[in-house]
Amino acid sequence: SVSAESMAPTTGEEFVKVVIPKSDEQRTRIRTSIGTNFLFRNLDEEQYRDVVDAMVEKHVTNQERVIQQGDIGDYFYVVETGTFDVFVQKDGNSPAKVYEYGPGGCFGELALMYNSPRAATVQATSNAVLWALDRVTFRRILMERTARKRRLYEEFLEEVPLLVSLKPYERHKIADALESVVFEDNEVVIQQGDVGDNFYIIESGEATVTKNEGGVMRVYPSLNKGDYFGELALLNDKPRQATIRAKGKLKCATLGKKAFVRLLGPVVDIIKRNTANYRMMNYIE
Ligand code: 1OR
Repeated sequence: SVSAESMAPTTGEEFVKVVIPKSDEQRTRIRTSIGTNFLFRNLDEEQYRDVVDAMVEKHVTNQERVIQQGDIGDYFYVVETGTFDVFVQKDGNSPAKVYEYGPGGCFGELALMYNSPRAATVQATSNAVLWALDRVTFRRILMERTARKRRLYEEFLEEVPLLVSLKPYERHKIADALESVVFEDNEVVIQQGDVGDNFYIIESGEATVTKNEGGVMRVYPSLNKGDYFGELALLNDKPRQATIRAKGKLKCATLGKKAFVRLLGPVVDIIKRNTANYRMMNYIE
């Protein structure tokens, strides 16, 4: 059963909160499922509660289609368990697989955000459990922040040389996951020898690169807007190979290790090729 509580927000627009009753056990499972998802980060308590209240548990069997390309959008989905393939069909061609999702993944936001037909078909490749969020709640709570972040980073990401080969949708997902951090003059961003957790792309400012090579401090060319660093430790699980410092005010967009692996998968070959250049410069062993 669905109970509804009428709300009159300050805009005067009337809407109804969707409340689907849930057990504590279900709430715990939702918390785990959305815990790693960027779209839900930084929700305040009330927004978080409203999202959890509105979610509907959906059990899907292997091969079932959850979303059909071309349909009207109704729900946004978060994967609790199971796996899904994404297919896109373009003018008369047979559907091509473009992506896959596992636990913690989410999909179905595009049609809700842009009032467009479903851009792809999403089909289960195992039995699965999903949490579905209705269009109105998605738009009221999650859309604005998602749209804001995509607006904030997209123009910048289009100009990052590393990412030019990505599809626009892949850059959307990176934008969702990025957070900006600012460093003051001379502040250390990465300390040689430390364990690495983050990857950085410079949004503005300059960063210096120094490396202690057996007691001798060597200075490497500085990094500037659009350059990236911090990838080595994430690629090879070794300690940080150099120290990176802000020269003047430095603003970076960062990605945690998990997101780096998941979202930059398509450009890992480029990153590895670039690290071969470091090797030529003796920047790494
Ligand atoms: P939707 O509401 O359009 C289908 O319903 C969902 O599939 C879509 O939202 C996305 O959440 C998800 N292009 C479009 N939609 C995609 C894609 C995609 N991958 C996942 N979805 N790709 C571009 C293909 C040319 C794949 C990018 C890697």
